[in-house]
Amino acid sequence: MRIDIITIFPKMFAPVLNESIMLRAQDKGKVKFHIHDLRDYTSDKHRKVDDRPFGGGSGMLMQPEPIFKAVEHIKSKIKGKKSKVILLCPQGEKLTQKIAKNISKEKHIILICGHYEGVDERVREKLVDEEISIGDYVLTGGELAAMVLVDSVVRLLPGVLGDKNSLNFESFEGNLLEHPHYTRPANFRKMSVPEVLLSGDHKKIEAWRNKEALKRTRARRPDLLKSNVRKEN
Ligand code: 9D3
Repeated sequence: MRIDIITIFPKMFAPVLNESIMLRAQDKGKVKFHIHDLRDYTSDKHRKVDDRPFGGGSGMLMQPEPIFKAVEHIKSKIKGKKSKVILLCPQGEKLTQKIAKNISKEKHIILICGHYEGVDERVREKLVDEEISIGDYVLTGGELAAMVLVDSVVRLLPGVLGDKNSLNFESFEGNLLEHPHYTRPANFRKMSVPEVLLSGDHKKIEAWRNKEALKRTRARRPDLLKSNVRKEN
């Protein structure tokens, strides 16, 4: 998968994308990132990417020209492949595992990181295929949201994760929160591990885990148990 990211803060990305699983995914050739500084696609000497809204009002908007130029430049480099253009913005559809899974099937995505009060509407109309938000809270821009989306998508690409914490496992677990986990030592500062987990009785252990998962889900995320709003993944 090829991922192009258009941003006014290109330096934000390397520290996140060049660690851990994202680094391994690149080293294995499963994903290639191309980070583009939006200001490189401006034509004026001030490298201006924003301007005031027609009709008045506070705040600035991202102008269409640099964004169109950046997307057109990227598309000209990858003739043949279909590209999905995604705008990260507060008005987008809220990111879910199902959306991450669908995006992971694409060959090429272009992410536009929103900023200021938003983007000129013509970017949405002509350039953007999907708008995504990562949740109902206010960020200062689309960059962190783009990184969250990338992380959720890249780990789903075939061969990125080992078999150990494999993905099949997730798909039939996804409707409950996880049960409590314990590791060594069995006694830590006078806190002991539930006896059943040390019993070696795998039937009993599974029953305990199911019961605890249900208990925790009921307490913290009762919405996940309502069958009419089953979270698809
Ligand atoms: C005052 C109106 N705000 C809209 C809710 C303006 C506004 C706030 C924050 C406009 C842009 C932003 C910057 N945020 C993003 O670009 C963004 C975002 C977010 O703030 N929350 C969750 N997901 C995302 S994806 C992009």
